[in-house]
Amino acid sequence: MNAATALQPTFQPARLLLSGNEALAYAAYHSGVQLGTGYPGTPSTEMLENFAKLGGHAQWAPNEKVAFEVALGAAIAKGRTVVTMKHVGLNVAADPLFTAAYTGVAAGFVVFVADDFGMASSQNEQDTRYYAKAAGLPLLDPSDSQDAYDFFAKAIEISERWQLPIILRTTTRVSHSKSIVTLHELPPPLQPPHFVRDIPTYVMIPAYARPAHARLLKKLDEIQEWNDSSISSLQRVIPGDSSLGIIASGIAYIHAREAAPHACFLKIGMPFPLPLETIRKFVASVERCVVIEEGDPILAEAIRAAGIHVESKPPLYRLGELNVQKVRKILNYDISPDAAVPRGKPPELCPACPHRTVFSAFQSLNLIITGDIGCYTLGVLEPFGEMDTCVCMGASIGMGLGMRHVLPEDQARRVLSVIGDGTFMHSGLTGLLEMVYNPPPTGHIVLILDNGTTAMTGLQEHPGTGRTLDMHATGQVRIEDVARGIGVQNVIVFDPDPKDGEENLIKLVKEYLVKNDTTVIIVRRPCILSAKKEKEYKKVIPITEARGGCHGCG
Ligand SMILES: Cc1ncc(C[n+]2csc(CCOP(=O)(O)OP(=O)(O)O)c2C)c(N)n1
Ligand code: SF4
Repeated sequence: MNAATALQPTFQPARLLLSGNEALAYAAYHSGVQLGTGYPGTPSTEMLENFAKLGGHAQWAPNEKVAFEVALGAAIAKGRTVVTMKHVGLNVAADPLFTAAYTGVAAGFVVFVADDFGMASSQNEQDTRYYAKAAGLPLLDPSDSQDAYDFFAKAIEISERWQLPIILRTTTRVSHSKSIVTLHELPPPLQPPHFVRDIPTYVMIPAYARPAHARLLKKLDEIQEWNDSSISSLQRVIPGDSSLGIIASGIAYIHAREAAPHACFLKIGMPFPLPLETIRKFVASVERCVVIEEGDPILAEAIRAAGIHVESKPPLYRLGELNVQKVRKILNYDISPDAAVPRGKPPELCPACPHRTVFSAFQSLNLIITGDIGCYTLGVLEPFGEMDTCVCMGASIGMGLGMRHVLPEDQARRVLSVIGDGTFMHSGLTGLLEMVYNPPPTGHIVLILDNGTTAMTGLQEHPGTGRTLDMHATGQVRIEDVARGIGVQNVIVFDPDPKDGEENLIKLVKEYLVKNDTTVIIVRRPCILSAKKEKEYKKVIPITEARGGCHGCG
């Protein structure tokens, strides 16, 4: 076996029942992806976890921007890579994403992004397809697990042929539903990674970026032409009754096939750059043509902008997930309101969750709380009702500082920011720098809820836990050291012991609310659900004094 063959695992033909995320993990592994990096976020998380279980080299990064940059570096060094995130994660990674479209890559680089229409576990629903157009990167949109497997291989092929990153976008149902996948031959292996100096390609000063932009536009024209040809195999025409033609992609295609089994279909696998000539021919071959897509009417608008007449869905169906029932209504011009979905039990913090002590204490403090994203966001619901803002990961600190700067003193003194340890590592650190650099006249208090895990997305590791994605010991970032090191005036580690934690926390917060200092209170007690995982880890590495509820001031 030569070095190049060793990069790709031996292909084993099989038929497996897999979720879309699992299928992507298999495809990445079988394609010889040498590095998978990412940041957890529903519905994308299991892709990287499964890639690691298969034996792939996978790492959680502190946030999506860093994950993207690590993957980009590896791809420029000729290593096949995948970076994974949820839709809002792409906002965080957008800065390198746009310029990576100019630099391009030297080996396959797949940007896997999972959209959450319906907001099962997100703060907004945004359509990643806009990013493909805005950044100028091709995007693939699988409909089921087989597509996910096949399209990943196709993504590597396209990325390597045009030396561009490529976005592979799923939605919740594609990522999480299971269907049969037939494994097959995947792209041939690459030579082992090696760096070739190419300054005009990879150093984006204006003199090199201007021609790079022109190169990108040329590549996109070529990809569009290729996507319009039969060689791409990403589009499929399914013949049927020509009185109704449906153009669909992603999960919308599956719903539409069930809603209108007799119709003719054009299934779009690559919505950007769009195969407009294929679409033109299809539309001319049917009497009525309707575009069915989840999210925003991006396909329909692009098709109409090309002067091709198609029907689109009513604005009502820009909200939430599509389903078979909704597609039937769209096809029947029925705009009556959908039947109300019975409301399930609202989510709540686990009975013995350490966050409970904190939110009980808040109830006695009459605070203005700028909150953040994690299990603790549930503190906004009954029985606590203790959170006043929640916008995006890391926003709690900046927003709290903004309020403290403008509010009259009596109100400014009531403002407190609350953030989890995972979210602090993701994007809270820069907020803390801002607090030290531009402190409000009344100072500020940041409570960091350190439960030793990223609980909300399924107990992932992060730089503060001292463990890698596959639970090996690694460097551990201690929040108290960071806060002291950057110049926060008061740094306190507090144990929310269920016995007297509430009472002690009330006293502590009151004491610091009247000062004009910058203060960080690290509330440290493990998430109860991570206890099992913690036990496993303790077998692997010794516990440092930073874990396990140490209690002190300073
Ligand atoms: C940009 C972005 N990436 C990922 C997510 C998904 N997500 C929501 S909360 C969270 C972290 C929660 O961890 P932590 O702050 O430690 O709170 P915990 O759930 O442990 O209480 C993540 C990764 C997101 N909402 N936004
Ligand atoms: S999973 Fe952990 S952090 Fe989340 S509510 Fe339950 S105990 Fe609390």
